[in-house]
Amino acid sequence: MNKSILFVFLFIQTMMTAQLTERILSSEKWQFKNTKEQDWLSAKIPGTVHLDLMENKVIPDPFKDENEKKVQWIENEDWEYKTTFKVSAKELKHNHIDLIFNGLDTFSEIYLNGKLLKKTDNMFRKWNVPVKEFLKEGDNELKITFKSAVNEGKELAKKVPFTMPESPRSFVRKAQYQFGWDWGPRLVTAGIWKDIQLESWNFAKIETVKYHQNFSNEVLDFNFEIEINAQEAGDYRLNINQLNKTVSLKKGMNTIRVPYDMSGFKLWQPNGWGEANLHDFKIKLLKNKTALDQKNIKVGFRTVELVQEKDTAGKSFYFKVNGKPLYAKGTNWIPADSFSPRITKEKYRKLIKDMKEANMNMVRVWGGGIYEDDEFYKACDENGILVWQDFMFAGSFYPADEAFLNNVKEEVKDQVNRLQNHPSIALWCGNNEVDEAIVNWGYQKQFKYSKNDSLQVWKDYKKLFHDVIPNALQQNLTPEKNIYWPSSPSIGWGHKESLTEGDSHYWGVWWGEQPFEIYNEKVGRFMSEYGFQGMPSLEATKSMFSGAPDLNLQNPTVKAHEKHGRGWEIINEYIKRDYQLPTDFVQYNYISQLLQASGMRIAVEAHRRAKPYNMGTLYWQLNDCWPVVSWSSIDYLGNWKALQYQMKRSFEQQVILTDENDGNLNFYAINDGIKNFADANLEIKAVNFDGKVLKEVKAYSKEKSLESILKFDPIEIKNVITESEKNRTFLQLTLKDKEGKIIVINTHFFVKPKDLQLTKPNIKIKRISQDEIEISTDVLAKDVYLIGDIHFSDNFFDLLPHTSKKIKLSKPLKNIEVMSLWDTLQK
Ligand code: BMA
Repeated sequence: MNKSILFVFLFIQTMMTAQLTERILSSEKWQFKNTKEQDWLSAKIPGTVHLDLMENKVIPDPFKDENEKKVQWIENEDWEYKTTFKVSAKELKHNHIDLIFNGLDTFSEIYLNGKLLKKTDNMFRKWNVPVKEFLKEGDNELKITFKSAVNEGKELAKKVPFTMPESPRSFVRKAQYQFGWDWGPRLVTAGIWKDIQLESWNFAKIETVKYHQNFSNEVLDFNFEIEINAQEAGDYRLNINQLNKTVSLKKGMNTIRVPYDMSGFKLWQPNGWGEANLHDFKIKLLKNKTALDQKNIKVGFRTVELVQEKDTAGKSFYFKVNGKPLYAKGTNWIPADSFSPRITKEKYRKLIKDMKEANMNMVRVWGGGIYEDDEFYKACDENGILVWQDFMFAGSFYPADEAFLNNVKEEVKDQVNRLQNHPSIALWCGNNEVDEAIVNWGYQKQFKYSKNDSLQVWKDYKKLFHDVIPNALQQNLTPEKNIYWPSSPSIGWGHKESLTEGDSHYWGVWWGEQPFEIYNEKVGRFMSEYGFQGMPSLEATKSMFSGAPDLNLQNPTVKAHEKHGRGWEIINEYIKRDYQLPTDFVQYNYISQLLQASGMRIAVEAHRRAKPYNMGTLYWQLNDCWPVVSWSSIDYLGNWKALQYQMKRSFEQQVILTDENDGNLNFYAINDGIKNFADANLEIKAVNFDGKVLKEVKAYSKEKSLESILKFDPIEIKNVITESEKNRTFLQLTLKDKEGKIIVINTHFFVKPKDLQLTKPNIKIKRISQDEIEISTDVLAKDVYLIGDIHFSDNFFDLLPHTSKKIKLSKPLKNIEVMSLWDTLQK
C-alpha cells in the first residue's frame, strides 16, 4: 500500500473510532458465589447479594414473615462476582479504555484477567480504572470480590482506643440504614450496586460540566465550566447548542469557562410558585469534524439563599428562592427499598409526584441512607421540589483518622460532581443527628469515656463536619450553590435554643411521649423533623406474609414489622388519649393512621401559624424501605396513608387555621403563594352534626390584604357556641376574597375524636363512571375511609352533613367498602 494511502486509511480508522464509546457491562452474564463455596450462581447487576440469593432461592424473602432473622448470616460472609466480556480488535484500537465502577458495596477487590487492579472501601465513590493494557482481544474476565463489611468494620474499630457507639456501622462508608433502623430491617448487604461501564476513547473526553449563574438586577451572567481530559494537546471544538468555539487544550486536565447568552431565560420555580422551567444543553467536544464526546444537561435558573439574621428571639432560618422568602413544606426521604438497586425509575417518579401533589416544595434526603439515584434528582428538578441534601452520616460518632478523612473527601467530590447541576438541590448538610448524638445521647457515660476520649470525639467531629466536608464542597461546588449546614438538627430538642435558631428536630412527641398539643408550644425556626407512627395500608400489611395473611396484632409477623422497641405501646397509649382503642384489626389499622394524621396536622398547623417566625416544616418521613409500621405517609407499596392525604390538605398554599386560647378563638389566614389577596374576609358558621347552622359570625382584621399571614381579631368561644354543644358542633370557616370568591374552607372541632357525639351516618356511594364515584352523607361522616387496593383521589376525609364529594379511582373497583369514625365507637 502506498504510504500516503496508508496514512489516510489509518487516519480515517482513528477518526471512526474517535467517538467515545460506552458499554454497560452490567448487561453481561454475571455469576456470584460465597467465597467458601464452589458453585457459581447467576447474578443480576446492578444488585445486591441478598437479591441474588433470593433469586436463586437460597434465602427466603427477608421482607416476609420473620425471615429477616434467617438471613443475618449473610453479613458475615465474603462474596465474589464475575463475568466474561468480549473486546473486539476495533475497540482495542482506542488509545484509552477505562472501567468505570459507579458503585461497589463496599470492601472490594477488582481483578481483570486475574490481575488485581484496585481495592475499594466506599460504597459512595465512583472508581475509574484505566484498563487498556490489561485487556485482550476476545474474552476478558472481570472478577470483583467483596469482604464482609461487618468484619472489616470491626477491624477498623480496633484502631480507636475507646468504644464507639454504633460500631461497626460508623466505620464503614456504606448506607447506614442497612445496619437496621427504627423503621428498617438489618440487611447489611454487598455487591455491585450501580452500573459498570467500559469506556473507550481517543484524544480527549469531557470529565465534568458545571455551570455558574449570577444574577444582578435580574440580568443573568451565565457560563459553563467544562473539565476536559486531553491526552493529545491541540485545537478542539466545543459545541454548546448553537454556540461553536475553538479551544486549545494542553495535555492533561483542562478547565474551560464558556460564557453563554441566556437572555430570554425562564426562571425555575419551586412547586406552588410556577413552572419548574428547565433548559436543555448539549455539550459536544470535537476534533476536526469528528465528535469525541457529548454530555447533556438540564439547567434550571434560580437563586437560593439561606437567611440567618439575628432577631429578638434568636436567629432566623429560612430559604430565599429567586429573591423571595419561601415557606418550606415537605418531608424527609429515606431509601425507598432496603435493596436500593431495585428501586425503579417509576417508583422514584411516583413518590416525587406524590410530594408535588401533596403541595410540598422541599424534601430532605436523610443522612442514614444513600446519595440518591440520578432519577430522584431529575424528578425533583422537574417537579419543583427543593432538596435538602444530607451527607451520609447519621446518629453516631464517626472516626477522623487520615484514611477515613481522605475517603470522605473523595466521596464528597464524586457526589458533588454528580449532583451539583440539579437546580433542586438547595442545601448540603453535614449529617443527621451526629452533633445531637455527641452532645445529648450520653454515649460518653455509657461507654465510660475519659475526658480525653470525649475531647477527641468532639475534635474529630469538628475536623470532619466543620473542616473536611465544607472544604471539599468549596473545592468542587460552584460558589453560588455552596450552602452548607453542618448538622441537622443544629441544636438538640432538649435545649431551648433549638426553638430560637437553626433547624430543629422535635421529638418530644413520640420519643418524649408528650401529647400532640405540645406541638403548639414547641415551634422552632425551621422544623426539619418531627413525626409519629401509623400502620401501613391493609394491602402492605398483608404483603408481610408469604402465605395467607393473619391480620392479628398478636401475630409474630405483624409484630416483627414494627422496629421501634416500644412502638406498639406508644401507639396504643396515644390512641387511648384521643380515640377509643379498637380490638378489630382493620379498625385498629384505620385508627392508627388517623391518629398519625391528626397528630401531624396539629404540628403543621402550629408551624404555619407561627409564620414568619417559623419558615419551614418537614415531617418525618415520606416513605418506607419495606412493609412496616412507621412514621411514613406513603407505605412501601406506594399507598397513601391517612397522613399523606392530611398533609396534602395541611400544605395547601392558602389555609385558614384556628387555635383556642383562654376561651378565645384565634384565626390565621396564611398564604404561601406569590399572589396576594385583597380584602380577605372570614365567615364562621357553627354547625351541628346534623347540619343545622346554629350561628353565623364574621371575623375582622385590621389589615386586609393576605400576602403572607393575616391574623383576625379573636372571638370569644362562648359567643359562638355553648359548652354543651362543643361535642356536637363544628365551625365551618370560609375565607373569601374581595369579589366574594372562596379562597379556602376549613373546619374546627372543639373536642377530641373520642368525645365527639357522632350519630350513624348514612353514607351512599354513587357510581359516576368506571373510575369515578360520588359519595354523600346525611349527618356528619367523620374521617371517611374508602377501603380497596387502589388509589382514591381523596380518602380519610370528613364529609360534612348533607354534602357529597366526587372521588376518582386509580382503577375500576367493584366493591368499595366504607368506614367512618362512628364505626369504631363503643355503642
Ligand atoms: C429521627 C431520624 C431517624 C429516626 C427517626 C424516628 O431522629 O433521624 O434516625 O428514624 O428519628 O425515630
